[in-house]
Amino acid sequence: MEGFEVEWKKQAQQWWSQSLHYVHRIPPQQIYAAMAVLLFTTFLLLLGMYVYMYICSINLVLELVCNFNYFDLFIYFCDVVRLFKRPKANTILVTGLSGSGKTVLFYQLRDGSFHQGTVTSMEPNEGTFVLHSEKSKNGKLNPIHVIDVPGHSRLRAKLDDFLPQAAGIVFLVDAVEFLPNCRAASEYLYDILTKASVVRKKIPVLILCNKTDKVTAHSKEFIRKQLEKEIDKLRASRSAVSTADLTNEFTLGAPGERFAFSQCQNKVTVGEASGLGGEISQVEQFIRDNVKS
Ligand SMILES: Nc1nc2c(ncn2[C@@H]2O[C@H](COP(=O)(O)OP(=O)(O)O)[C@@H](O)[C@H]2O)c(=O)[nH]1
Ligand SMILES: [Mg+2]
Repeated sequence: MEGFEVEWKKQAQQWWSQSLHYVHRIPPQQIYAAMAVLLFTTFLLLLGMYVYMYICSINLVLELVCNFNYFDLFIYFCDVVRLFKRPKANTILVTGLSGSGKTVLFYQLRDGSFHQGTVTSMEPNEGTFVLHSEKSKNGKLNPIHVIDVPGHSRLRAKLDDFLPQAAGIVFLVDAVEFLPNCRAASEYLYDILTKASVVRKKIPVLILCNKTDKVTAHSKEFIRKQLEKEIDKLRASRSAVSTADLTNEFTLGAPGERFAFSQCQNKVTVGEASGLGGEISQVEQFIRDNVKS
């Protein structure tokens, strides 16, 4: 065994001296070149391994994202953007029965004058403008988006399209021809006040008693009381007809108590105006109070 070991050592020394001898015969430039080639190939090998691992990790991430569903990702992204860039609500809806004076009021707000011959408007009148009364003011003026929503019963569904963007609703009542229209106005107002979007978003409502330039106009207190009385009756009759009334999404007021606008979750106020006479300060104040500047 020992003899075999000695033999091996001898052989190894021989190989070592032979290789040294061989190396000494090689010109040093060739050795440097060989070392450079060796280093370069090692570098290439390491680089290849790194790129491979990088591609693998990208694949893994992509797979995760694919399973996550691109559509969901897009929706989340949009939600985040919307959260940070929520448009300011500057829309005021002007509505009420036909003939209550919506279109005249619209032009008064915009131009400071009324336009005749617009009585038969069937399409919503819409505009974004700085209130005429504020045009002469200095400083930054915020335009208001005003929509005059026709009061015809078959066009009332349009109101639903505009409610999501509404900062406030102006509900016009003809203070002169109030009594013959009291029931119809109350029904329309009841529908507005029980809408889920109005209640949940607490959209403020201004009941504007219009045409106060006429001596025969009823007072706003009288109109408020009559509307409350009529809505009280409607509440009783409608809840008796059906408990699953689809058109009225919320019930109004406190059960067992007479209805009053003060019971509404959203702010309901009563004001006066004369669109034709240009006396519209209360509605302008309502707009200013509810459209963020
Ligand atoms: N006396 C008086 N008449 C008004 C007033 N506002 C509107 N009117 C008249 O009421 C009618 C209906 O007005 P309009 O604005 O077309 O009502 P809309 O159907 O609600 O758009 C028109 O003849 C107007 O001249 C007002 O403040 N005073
Ligand atoms: Mg009109």
